Amino acid sequence: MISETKSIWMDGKLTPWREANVHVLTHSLHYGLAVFEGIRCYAGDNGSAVFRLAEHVERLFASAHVSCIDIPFSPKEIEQAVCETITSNGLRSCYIRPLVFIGSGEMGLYVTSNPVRVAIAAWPWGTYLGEDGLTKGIRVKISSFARHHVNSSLTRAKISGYYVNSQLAKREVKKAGYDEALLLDTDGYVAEGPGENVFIVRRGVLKTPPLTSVLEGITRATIMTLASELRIPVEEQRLTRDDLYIAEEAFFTGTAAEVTPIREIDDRQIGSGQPGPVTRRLQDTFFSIVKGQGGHPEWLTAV
Ligand code: PPE
Repeated sequence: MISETKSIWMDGKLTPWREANVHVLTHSLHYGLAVFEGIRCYAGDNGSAVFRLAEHVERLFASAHVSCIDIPFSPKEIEQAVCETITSNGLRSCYIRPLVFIGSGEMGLYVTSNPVRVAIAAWPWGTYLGEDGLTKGIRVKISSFARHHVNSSLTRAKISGYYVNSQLAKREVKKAGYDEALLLDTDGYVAEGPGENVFIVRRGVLKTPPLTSVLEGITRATIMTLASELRIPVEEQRLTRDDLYIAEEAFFTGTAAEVTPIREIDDRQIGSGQPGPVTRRLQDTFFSIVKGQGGHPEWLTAV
């Protein structure tokens, strides 16, 4: 259970947590068309700051745009609302979940007059794949479910309905005793985790699948920038499942997952079976930046 906070920003105003409810005929609840974001705010030495807020809000609007949803607020208003939600709840570090959904009114797939609604919640959320996962690495299994084909989804969008696919993959591997799933694309190449992008290190080169069938992760972009700055060569390329098996290192990235080392895939040990030096270096750099102890102040919005 997540811990309850005081209020949730809903359609322009802060609403008490328990009153932030919707009608059961809410369109998005039935058909899955809603767009959302996951953002983190970190407590640092100089107070709290939201990591890459503008980029997350930009992606929220891009998701809405490609889905033909008009958000009745401006990006600046949403950025301010995110900050207001954090401060009004007295949170220092938290996860923030903006959700744009289609309200009730008409039913059926094609609706034109239902209101577009926006909610922003924030709550304290610790490590996504366990504290141990972050330090020791996790055990991953490739799911039998393929990630959506590019022509049956909009890959730049973070649409709620897509997460049925993610949940099927995740439930399958959790039931089999693994920590997290990995999905291949419909051509059989490595795509991503249910809620994470994936990276490997092979012969010192950092590799990640191209954006053809994965979400354009903001942590992914962050890690690629940091790797370049650390003079670690980076390549976007299609990877086969056995590219993963013979990798020296592997890790997941995501707002929730942060930088989580992978120590095993499909029962094959990855490298030494411990988080490798490149993963550790990138992980350390990432955590010092989000806590305001590294560079890139432009990625932090103080609250
Ligand atoms: N791929 C998918 C499918 C995905 O959902 C996420 C984020 C990423 C990659 C990484 O993107 P980014 O956060 O911009 O680096 N997944 C969000 C939801 C997780 C959840 O369980 O809910 C997240 O990490 O917030």
